[in-house]
Amino acid sequence: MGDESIFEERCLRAKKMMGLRGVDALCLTPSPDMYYLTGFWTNPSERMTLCIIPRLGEPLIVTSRLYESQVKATSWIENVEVWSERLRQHVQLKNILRRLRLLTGKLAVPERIWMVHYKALRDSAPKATFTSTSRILSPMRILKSDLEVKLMERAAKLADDALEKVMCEVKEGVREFELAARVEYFMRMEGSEGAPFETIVASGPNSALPHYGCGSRTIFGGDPVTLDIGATYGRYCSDMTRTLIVGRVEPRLEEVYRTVYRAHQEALEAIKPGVEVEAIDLAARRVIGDCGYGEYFIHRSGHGVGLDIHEPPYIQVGSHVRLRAGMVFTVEPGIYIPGMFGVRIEDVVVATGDGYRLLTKHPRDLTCV
Ligand SMILES: [Mn+2]
Repeated sequence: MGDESIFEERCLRAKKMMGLRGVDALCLTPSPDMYYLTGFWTNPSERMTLCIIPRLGEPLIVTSRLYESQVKATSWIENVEVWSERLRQHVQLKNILRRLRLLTGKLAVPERIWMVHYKALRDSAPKATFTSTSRILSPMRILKSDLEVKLMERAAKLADDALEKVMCEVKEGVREFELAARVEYFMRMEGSEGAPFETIVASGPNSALPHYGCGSRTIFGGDPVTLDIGATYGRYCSDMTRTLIVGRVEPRLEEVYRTVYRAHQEALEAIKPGVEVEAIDLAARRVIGDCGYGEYFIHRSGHGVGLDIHEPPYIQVGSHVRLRAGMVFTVEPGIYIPGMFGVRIEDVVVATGDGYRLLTKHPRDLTCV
């Protein structure tokens, strides 16, 4: 994102929230949470990188020599330490926590922290209490700034354009993994930082498995082919699904497609400021249920997207989060008939002051290729 002040400003807001929640420090290992507050991105590894953001006092990043320059170049945090070669890591960690007066504090760690890192923290501060960062950072991360929405729009366009390019390659005789490779190639060539999840190319009966992945099946005439693809740009994810039909469409498949299409449309129309997000799920579920396919709609209608591919708000029954402008999430109803076929249509939308705006824009009509 370039401008370091964005991360620093978020940190100040997080500190206010920590005060309200009685949290003494955030202890972040590599994760979207760490990036969100520091600007430094890396994947978790056995070499511990730890960012401590005390409610009072200066933040600190401890890492291995390997990352030192990168941390200094990308993060606004000036206090960067390198694990000593002489001291055992847990001794050093304990010293740091003692110095920051956090040995008996309430420490918040990311929900998806590696067990070895969590254990290292717990063992160094046996009297500290631990909680999740989510109560502090979720309310912040759930509302995207204009800049974040712009990045997500770029990520969405990478997926849109890749799907457009790959359509002419979806045909009889091609294998699923070949299409997955092509889609990923197209996205990377235009600047995607990588796929945020395993690209799905599910043909024929495989399309009845919502999270199938892709395999070596060869595509036949009449097959539905579900492509669920995503790019990342500026660390933000996109997520889009289309089910294409190869050749002629069977009547039952066509009926299911039209049902999913209508469910998707109804769900979109339910997106209004102030509604509970479960209303979106219920709108999609009503259409599919009324057509007799309720038992084949086996997942929620969507999920928030941002630095994580799945994050709040979760678009499901029982979710009483109220929609606000700046929330970004997927709308993705589907029908899956085991052993036969499945259809899913998925777009990413941003909630606005009077409804929604689509970030993914690829046409949704029944498409025979
Ligand atoms: Mn999705």
